[in-house]
Amino acid sequence: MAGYGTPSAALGTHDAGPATIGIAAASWHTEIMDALLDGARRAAADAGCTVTEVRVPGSFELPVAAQALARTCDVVVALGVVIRGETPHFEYISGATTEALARVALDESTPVGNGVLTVNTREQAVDRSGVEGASEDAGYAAAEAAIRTFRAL
Ligand code: DLZ
Repeated sequence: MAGYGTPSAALGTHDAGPATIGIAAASWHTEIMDALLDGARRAAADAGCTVTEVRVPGSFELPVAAQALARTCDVVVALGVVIRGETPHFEYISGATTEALARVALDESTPVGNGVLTVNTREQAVDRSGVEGASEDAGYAAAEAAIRTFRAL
């Protein structure tokens, strides 16, 4: 479902895959978050990873949680939902969160999957959340991306 295809090459030190995954999850938009969490947990189970979960208030708090998880886990995935129509300062929250998650990955040399939905409407968020009938399973895809990146490095 994620659609990343088959990686063509790996640097080769992590062929066995990650043993541990940290899931950082925001709390806004609970039902959509539950679906994203379900997807990330399924990806972790498919990869045989032990899971540590941290719940934070909002997406803006995800990077510091991701950083803490990156210090104890092989890979991290951050999950959140930011909806433009329901979020004043949408650009600030989504931009700051995305940039900080990228910084955590580089600073900690740890793959961080970006499962933060930044969408215009609630319907778009649901359609990416992995619920039955959705066109995307963003929680699964973000966790899978981090796991695949770990294997590639
Ligand atoms: C304040 C806020 C707003 C308006 N909207 C969202 C949202 O749609 N999704 C989300 O994850 N968090 C939101 N937040 C909370 C911020 O991420 C953050 O928790 C607060 O600004 C406190 O730092």
